[in-house]
Amino acid sequence: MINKKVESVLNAQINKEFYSAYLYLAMSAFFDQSGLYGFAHWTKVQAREEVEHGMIIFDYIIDRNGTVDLQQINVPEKNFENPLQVFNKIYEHEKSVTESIECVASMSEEECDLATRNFINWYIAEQVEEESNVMDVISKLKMFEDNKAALYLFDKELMQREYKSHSYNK
Ligand code: OFO
Repeated sequence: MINKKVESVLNAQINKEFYSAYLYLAMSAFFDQSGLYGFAHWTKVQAREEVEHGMIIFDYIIDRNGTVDLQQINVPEKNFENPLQVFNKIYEHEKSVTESIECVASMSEEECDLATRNFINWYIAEQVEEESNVMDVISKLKMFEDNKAALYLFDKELMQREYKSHSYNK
């Protein structure tokens, strides 16, 4: 049986992961309407990964004989202007998700729930990778500035991103 405080932060984390998916989908729609199909693809793949992040926690709570408590998902922001502005927003968002994951880790340590402490390690590593990937895109976008040809080529590069599944046990 899972510790109730840990269960509660894990349920909150499910909501944050699904909100992340919503946010990336809103961004994907913006890029699609802007004719940046590679950016649209990249953010859509990320949305799928976020759904999976939520599902892995969902499965984990059930495996620990806990109670899944799904809450309302907030409406995502829609005020997008250009790729750099969007990726700066992504970076800020992912930093907040990293903090949230770290809080799950701290709570599981405080409550001596070592199974969850071990489980959440994968998310800690994933956040390092996500922040790094986003920073990489931001650095390139800053380098291009207003060079439309470079943006066009980078958009094609982002189209190559492949969805990788990390399913927990289902
Ligand atoms: Fe789930 O990693 Fe981004 O938010």
